[in-house]
Amino acid sequence: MAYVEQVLEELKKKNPGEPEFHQAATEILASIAPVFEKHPEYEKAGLLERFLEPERTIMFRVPWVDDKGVTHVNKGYRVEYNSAIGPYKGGLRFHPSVNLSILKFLGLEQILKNSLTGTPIGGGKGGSDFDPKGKSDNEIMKFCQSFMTELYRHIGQDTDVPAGDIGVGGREIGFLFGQYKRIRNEHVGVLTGRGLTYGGSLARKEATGFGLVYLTEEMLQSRGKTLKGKTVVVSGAGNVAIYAAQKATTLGAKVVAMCDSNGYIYDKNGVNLDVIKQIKEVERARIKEYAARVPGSEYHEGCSGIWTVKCDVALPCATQNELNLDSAKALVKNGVFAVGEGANMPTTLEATEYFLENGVLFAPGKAANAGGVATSALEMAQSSQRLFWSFEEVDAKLKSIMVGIFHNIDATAEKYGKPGNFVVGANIFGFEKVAEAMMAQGIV
Ligand code: NDP
Ligand code: 2IT
Repeated sequence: MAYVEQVLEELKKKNPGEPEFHQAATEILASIAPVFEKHPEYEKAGLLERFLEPERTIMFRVPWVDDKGVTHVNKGYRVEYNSAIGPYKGGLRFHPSVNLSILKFLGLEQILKNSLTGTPIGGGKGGSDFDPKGKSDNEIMKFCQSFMTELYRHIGQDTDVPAGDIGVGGREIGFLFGQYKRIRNEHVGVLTGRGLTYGGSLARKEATGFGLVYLTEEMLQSRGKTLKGKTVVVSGAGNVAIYAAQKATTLGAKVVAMCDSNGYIYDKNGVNLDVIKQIKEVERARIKEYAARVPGSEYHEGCSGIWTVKCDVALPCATQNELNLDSAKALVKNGVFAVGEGANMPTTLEATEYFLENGVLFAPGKAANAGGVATSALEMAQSSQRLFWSFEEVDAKLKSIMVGIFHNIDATAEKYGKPGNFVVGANIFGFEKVAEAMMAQGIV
């Protein structure tokens, strides 16, 4: 059996019951075999086995007391996956579904994503099975303080720099940072996505969504198309979805549908983002509210129905495996010609295959949503310099990074005989740099 296939078999055996981790590894390994044909020395150095095994996995207890005085215990994690090209970097996710399989898939993707940004950051991911929904600000603070009371000893501005992900936004980063600073007595760039009054970067909040649209627009333009005048569906209604919808609208597209985990809204006139922001960012309420507030819009229960809405471009920005084969078939039947993944691994392997077979331009998450972490790296740079750049400066750097990523993955796909297959392009381009750095640093 070929080296890559053999390692994948072993990974599945050694990590049973971790379907998301297997899925991410399968997708990546299916692409990178040509790198090992070019570099037979990698096999002898056990490069792939080392790449797939996290350098360190930290698991801990997170006890906290709710407003009624009841004690709860959650699981806390940090997977410090790969530090070959820089300190571990990646978000924290607070969601009841969080487990090691999900964090390992996210961490593995993060290594390649961070490499694609061209900035010096390694890969990591962490979080908790804590559910922020329905909790008071005080309960969120208590939980974040308890989480950081263990996490602080494992992270540092040159060691491991977490940020947000699902369920972790500006509010949570603030509480986490406050506790880190209190324990360590250091005001440093140990977390990114910080508030603008205490070391955060302008445009970090918008970065993942804006970056997704910059890359998608570049992909379209490379094939003689543009977002202008197109109909777009954006799933999710969180940080990534809101700013993707905003930038797509600015570029002249019409976003007609968005969702949360309960259902989706359809607004044929184009989604009013001020209303979405009020509901989601200010009130932390359900998207259903939108239909009650905006005449002419509709609400439908269940989120997968969003993929039956006719559109030219689909931007899945909610969560993993939210877009399956049936949804891909519905989209293609309705004439979709491009998909840009704002979320991590939102498209199942079968659905991705279907898009590629049907000539849909497909930008994989590790490239398309890299703008968030790239801007986190820009935040780290500003923290180190103790300087702040203007919104325009950060946004221009973000755009240039996203445009650069697109051309790198496009050229790599072409070079390896898979023109237009940006999944292959992203996996190989991201992996080559990490592989070279790991080889240079010996067997560690
Ligand atoms: P948020 O918590 O801000 O928003 C998540 C959105 O997705 C919410 O609308 C949420 O709905 C929905 N969602 C979450 N879980 C599910 C589910 N199981 N089924 C249906 N809908 C769900 O998170 P982000 O916007 O930050 O993250 C979205 C995606 O983007 C994730 O895959 C994340 O890993 C990825 N990402 C995030 C980056 C960032 O900088 N924040 C950077 C790169 C990628 P509800 O409120 O009902 O739960
Ligand atoms: O998936 C991701 O890239 C993120 N959640 C952002 C990570 C970061 O460190 O900014």
